Amino acid sequence: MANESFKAEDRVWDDASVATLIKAAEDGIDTCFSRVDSQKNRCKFGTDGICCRICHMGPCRITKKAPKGVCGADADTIVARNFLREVVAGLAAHSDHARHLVLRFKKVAEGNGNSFQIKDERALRSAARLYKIEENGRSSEHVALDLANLLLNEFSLQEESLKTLCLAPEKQQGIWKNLGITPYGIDRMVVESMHRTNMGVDHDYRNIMLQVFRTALADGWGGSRIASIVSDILFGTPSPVRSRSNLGVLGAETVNILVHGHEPALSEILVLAVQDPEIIQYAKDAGSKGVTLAGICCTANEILIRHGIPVAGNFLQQELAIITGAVEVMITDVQCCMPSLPEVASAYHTQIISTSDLAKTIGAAHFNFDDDKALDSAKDLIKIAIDNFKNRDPDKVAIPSAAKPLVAGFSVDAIKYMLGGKFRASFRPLNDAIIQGRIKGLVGIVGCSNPRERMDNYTNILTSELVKNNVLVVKTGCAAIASAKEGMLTPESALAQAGPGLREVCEAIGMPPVLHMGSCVDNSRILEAGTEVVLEGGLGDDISQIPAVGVAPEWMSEKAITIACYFVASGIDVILGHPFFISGSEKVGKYLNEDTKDLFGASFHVCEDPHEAFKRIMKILEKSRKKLGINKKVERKLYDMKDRRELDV
Ligand code: BF8
Ligand code: SF4
Repeated sequence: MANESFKAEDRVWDDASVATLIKAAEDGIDTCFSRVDSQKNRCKFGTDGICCRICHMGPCRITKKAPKGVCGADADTIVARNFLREVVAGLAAHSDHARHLVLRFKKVAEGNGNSFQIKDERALRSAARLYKIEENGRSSEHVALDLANLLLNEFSLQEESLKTLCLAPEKQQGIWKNLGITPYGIDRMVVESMHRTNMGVDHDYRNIMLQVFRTALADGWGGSRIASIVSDILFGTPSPVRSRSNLGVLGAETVNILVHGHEPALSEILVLAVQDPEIIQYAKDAGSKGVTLAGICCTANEILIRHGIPVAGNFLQQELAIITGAVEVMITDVQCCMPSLPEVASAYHTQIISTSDLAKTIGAAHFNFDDDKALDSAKDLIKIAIDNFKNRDPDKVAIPSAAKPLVAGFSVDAIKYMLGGKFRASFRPLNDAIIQGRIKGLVGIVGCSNPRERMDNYTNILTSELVKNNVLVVKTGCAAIASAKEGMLTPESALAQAGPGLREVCEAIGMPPVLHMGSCVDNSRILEAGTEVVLEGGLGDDISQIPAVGVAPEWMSEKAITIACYFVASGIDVILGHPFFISGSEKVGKYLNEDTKDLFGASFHVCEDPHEAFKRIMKILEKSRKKLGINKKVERKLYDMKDRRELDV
């Protein structure tokens, strides 16, 4: 329960969340913001990463007096092993998500997709070409089946490198090969990393750390990339779409359904089902004005970027959404769904319904989604929400008014079209703008929100500083939702804040200076964009030479650790808003913050203050620009993006 000194505005950035957090205290509801206070004293062995419970001779904790565990493992071994296990968990989460998509894709290719089908033939054909699958004169089903089998094989390859790695710049692939960290099949990487961190196996922290990056690469250039590719084929490649964000998207007079989690398949069907006339009538008969479908976290991002379905909030707003008292049903799938949800919901009329057999929570109802009758099943689920509308207690309802407009859906294809037009889609204008210095560089801001920090604070301050200073920002996950709520995803308001060079380029193209690229698996799209920049030419021959930085400002998930590691292994420096649990080993710290620079051309930097992070980023970008010889003063030239002509003024 909130204590006396609890101030909502110190915990969250936006007014809608402040108001709802105050309501939580009034309603006597515990949230992550109050629970974090009771978890205030963090175990130093935990944060240092020097508690080992890998075998039952332990747990062992490293201290000055006891510098070794029972088996003789020192701090370096223990820290590195614990860290690798976190990275494995991140890989597993993203890749199991990908596996479910590929299995569904295979069913579709075999003609057993039921309500699912190949929605984007172009995406299928271009993926087939990337993987060198013969497609000329072949039906899309045949091509799809070959592709599905190839992608399924990516999980089980034993002694062959992941095929998806070939989507990286050649030089990058060479770096990984020379270091011996080219990953084999995804499942093998998970098993091998768990084996190597078992008691009495891999003890040399340097060897373990190399496996850290190998494991992470199997995510960024494996599982996550596969998830994005297959989602685009099955559900459509995102292109810019308008929508709204924050708790104010909930309807006062409509039945509110929130989807929450990460896997988009069920939500895609829900998007169809809520538009069904039978459902609309059913909702009206129940005394409502219709159904509002909105989302939380990355399931929200998935249906936002493809259908413009509004986003009710990011990770830390999942409980707040229920506390508005206006949510009939929250449908959860996998990842980032707090186990507290049923307890919070029990104070209101909200029903929490889990839909994945992988993810059940005590107190939540479970719905067995019938794949064979997906649309009917989705309608049944929506009817549960509509039936629950009558139980909404008007005295408990307070929906904040904030619902900021936004534009999202910047897949790499969409960016290419925006830059070059339909007939010569290309990254050339972007590369040129970077070379000329109108755009100083690219920064990917990704990851979560974390109740140990004020929600969205770091993300919003940093984003605004970067945009003001002519840096093009790309976003995914909860960081993207933070910008949406701040109005930074609308071309109009964001452009007003942009520096002159960036504004000039964005105005010429009609693009906002902050691009929402999707969910967390879509961080692979940032790698894809980096590859496009390299292939376009003029900014080096591997990703590490591009003036680009990744930032995980408010991260909390193991998935974020894996993402950060594959960014660094792909040559992108990463700024962390707070450190990993590794401070118990100086050597592991040095490995991550310094040695990686020699290995990959990029390393980690911890900056707990967003202004500090901004300065560090600009320094990194300047350094890259200098190396490329493009750090000269910008000549005042107007750049006509449509004609790709430079006009001297
Ligand atoms: O996968 S950013 S809190 S929702 S882990 Fe989770 Fe973090 Fe949000 Fe999407 Ni990503
Ligand atoms: Fe202790 Fe070694 Fe067992 Fe870890 S593996 S718990 S350090 S004995």
